[in-house]
Amino acid sequence: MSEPGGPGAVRAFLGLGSNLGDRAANLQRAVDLLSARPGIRVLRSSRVYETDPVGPSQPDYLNAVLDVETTLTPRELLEACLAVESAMGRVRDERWGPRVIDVDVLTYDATTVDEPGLIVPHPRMGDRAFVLVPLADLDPSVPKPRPGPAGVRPFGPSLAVDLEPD
Ligand code: GSY
Repeated sequence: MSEPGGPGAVRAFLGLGSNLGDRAANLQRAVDLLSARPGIRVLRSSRVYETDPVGPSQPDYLNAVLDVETTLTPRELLEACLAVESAMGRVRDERWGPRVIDVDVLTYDATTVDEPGLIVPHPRMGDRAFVLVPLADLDPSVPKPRPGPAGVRPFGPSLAVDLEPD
């Protein structure tokens, strides 16, 4: 497999969310596990935001967006995200229910994908302030939402990114 940074590497944005347990530690662990996977290099993190839950009544989320470089295909990148969720104990039972971690493929370069189980860009990202606000930290082409959009509050600085993981 070619290495991130080399030819064939593309940029992708991943969305992270957690609303169970130590939410900030969960987001950071997801960054560390993604960084440790072959074919993924986490370059930057947005700041962390606390967000009102979209969907059924449940605890507030922490959300962030990551800018990654990858040599994986979109499907392989999705599988890597699902593997990180599983490693962190996520059980996919209730579709809109609370979760230790959620890792979504938001974009994959300028590529569009529409396959069973994988739609890129993420079909709901344009409606979700909990995605757009952190994404605007990283992508200047995303209009900066007006200050303090409903339900999205600054929580903490960017997640730590180790550009030289072991
Ligand atoms: O779609 C990801 C999981 N999720 C979230 C989330 O990450 N943040 C907020 N604020 N609400 C959510 N509802 C669901 S489901």
